[in-house]
Amino acid sequence: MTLEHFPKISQVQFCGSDSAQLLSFRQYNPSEMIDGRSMRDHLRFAACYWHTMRNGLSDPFGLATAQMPWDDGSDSIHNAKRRADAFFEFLKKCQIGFWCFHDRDLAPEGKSTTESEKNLDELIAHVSILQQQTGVKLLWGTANLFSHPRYMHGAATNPSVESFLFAAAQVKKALEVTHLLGGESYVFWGGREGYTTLLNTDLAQEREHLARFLHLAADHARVIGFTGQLLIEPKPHEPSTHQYDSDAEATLNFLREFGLFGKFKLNIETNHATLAGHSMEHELSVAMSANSLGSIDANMGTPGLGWDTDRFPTDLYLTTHIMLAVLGMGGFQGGGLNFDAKRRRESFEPIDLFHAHIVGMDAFAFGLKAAARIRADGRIMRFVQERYSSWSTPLGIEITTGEKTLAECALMARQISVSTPSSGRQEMLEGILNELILSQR
Ligand code: XUL
Ligand code: CO
Repeated sequence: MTLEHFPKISQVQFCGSDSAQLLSFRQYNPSEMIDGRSMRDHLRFAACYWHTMRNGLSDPFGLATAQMPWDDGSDSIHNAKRRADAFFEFLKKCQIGFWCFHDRDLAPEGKSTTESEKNLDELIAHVSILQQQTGVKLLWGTANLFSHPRYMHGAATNPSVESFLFAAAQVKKALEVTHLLGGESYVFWGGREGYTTLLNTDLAQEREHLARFLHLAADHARVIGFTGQLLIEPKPHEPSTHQYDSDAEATLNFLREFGLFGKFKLNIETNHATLAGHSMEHELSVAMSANSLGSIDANMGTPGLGWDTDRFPTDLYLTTHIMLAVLGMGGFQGGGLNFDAKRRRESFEPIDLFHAHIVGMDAFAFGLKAAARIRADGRIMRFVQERYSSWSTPLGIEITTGEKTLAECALMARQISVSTPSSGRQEMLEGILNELILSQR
């Protein structure tokens, strides 16, 4: 890594909230300790290769606009390596400790599986050196099973067994290189594992094939000694009309139905949650209730625009809720906050990559501090505990442990003369939340 691709930019530093320096962190102070752990270790920021390096910012109506002076637009290995150099320089300068990639955005697709694997090997050797030089680690790897025309009808769920084979080869290799790079997790996003129309689809068969594929992948991960967490990333649709792992509940049901529960956890993405008609808090709570929250794709959608717009996360309520969930589960174990986010098409200069990641990192640093304040204050958690306190009485425990029959419950109901509901106090709780988000104590 010799040539500088961002020559006018030096490493972004924490300068505090009063600083006039725009390329600085106002909230994110990597070594600051919060609840016994540094902000760096709580947040575990990752940047993704596909948006940061490979997204030219085109949209369905217009051409790419992003300026990428390090990229000659060719499919050569040389160009792929220079692009990786630029990425790791960016990560270092932005103080981002992790990265994520798809096999095909790192190395060009070859004319055959063998050639594609050879290309990938060359790039893996290159990024392995870049990882050593910069200290940046791999959060997770994945395989792109959706861009190539051979996957137009799906990968593991393709009506043709041939596509299943291609996908198997790709995932086998992607798991192996993720392991080689010391990846902490491996992600499956089922972009085209769903249907466009039910008129041509055998949904039952497709779900079974997907489950078989995931079993094979989990078995192979074990065989090669990969001990990282396998993750599934739910999304309801886009590009499919319906994706089989459409949200956290559907995915957990799928895992349980096919004997995969416990082998996979979930990678929850904000914009996917909102596309599914849920809040991010909902998806995180569902995943956590099954001890299955593995990692987070940190972005947000555009209200009123029904696309996966993958904006950088700037909403401080959103980041506070996410960090409340992360602190609530005792922190990430092999997961992190991956910015699966892209700049707007109009923010096309290289410096915009820095502005975009900085605002996301500061928003999460703010959310972390706010979440820690909310937990230290304790009023909201105590209210919730108190609300369910009747379930900790001997009677409540007898019911939950199955020692009371429905008839016995009915008999006891006859002895209750007045029911005594208590207020849910939603507005009071929202007031406390606002107070604690705003206070800098
Ligand atoms: C697509 C998406 C993917 C996954 C990785 O919406 O989020 O980029 O994160 O395949
Ligand atoms: Co994602």
